[in-house]
Amino acid sequence: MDMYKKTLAKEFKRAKNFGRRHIEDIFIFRNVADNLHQKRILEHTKNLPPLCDEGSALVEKLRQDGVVITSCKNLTINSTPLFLESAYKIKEKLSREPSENVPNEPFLLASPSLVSNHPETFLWGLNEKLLNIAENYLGLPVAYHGMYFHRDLPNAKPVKSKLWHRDMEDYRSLKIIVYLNDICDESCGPLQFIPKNLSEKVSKKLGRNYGYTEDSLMQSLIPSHTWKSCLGPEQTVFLMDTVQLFHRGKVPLVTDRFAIFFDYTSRYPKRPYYCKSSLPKEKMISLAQGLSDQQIKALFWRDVVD
Ligand SMILES: O=C(O)CCC(=O)C(=O)O
Ligand SMILES: [Fe+2]
Repeated sequence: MDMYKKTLAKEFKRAKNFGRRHIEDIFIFRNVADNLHQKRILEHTKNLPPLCDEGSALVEKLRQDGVVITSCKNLTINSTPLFLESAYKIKEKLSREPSENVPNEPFLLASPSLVSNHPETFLWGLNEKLLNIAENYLGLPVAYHGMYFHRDLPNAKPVKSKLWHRDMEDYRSLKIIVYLNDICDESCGPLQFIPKNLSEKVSKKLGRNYGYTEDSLMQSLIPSHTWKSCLGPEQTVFLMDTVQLFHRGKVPLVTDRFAIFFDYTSRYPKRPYYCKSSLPKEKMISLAQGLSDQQIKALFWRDVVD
């Protein structure tokens, strides 16, 4: 019965969001929202936090291509050693969980309790260097939606984010993806994307930006040799605008893929009802002690009035 209620509630929410999205997409509403967004960006230009040379280079490349590769080492963030130590502990625990716990799902996620027991992981996404990069890329004050720790299962059925899609939450987004195992070829289940100019073309051909697209349909729109894989050894980091680029996680063929996703949008997202936090509010409050004003605002962005 509980299961039935849950499914019903989920379907109801899906239908409600579908309706909201269509109302918003009515030309006049969209036009007003787009103009307001441009105005906010313009007004915020003078308030953008300064970046170091490395940060500027990352933001420039992101603006150009929507994706950039770096590594935990190259990012030179003080809290990285603590973050990695905790991340490998989560990896260890998650790798021991029976995958039968999630039948028909392509991945397991670290639970909010597991993450909160290792707060250095969630909090790494809130360090000032990353927030400043996100804010400069988005052009607006940044909202942090938290961290999703994936264990992607080999040979799983390709559903949800294993299918081609563009994220929907905002005009732009930033995801920071950290690999915790070597992803050397396609069999390891890399994050894949379609280059920025081609993603636009695909959206036009499809006639939509939303929803999931099967491989066969994508192949017919854009040949698979143009699809790109994010490859690299463990601790490789990708920054990607998952709103601008079609992307998907390729299902790994042999071994599990361990990857951490840190999610950011602006504090005025285009579709706030699609934004959710990876941790419940009470857990965020318990982790928030000692955070700076900038970090608190990014974390509790829904409560900020500016
Ligand atoms: O599993 C993946 O690599 C893709 C995840 C994804 O689509 C996302 O985080 O937006
Ligand atoms: Fe996505």
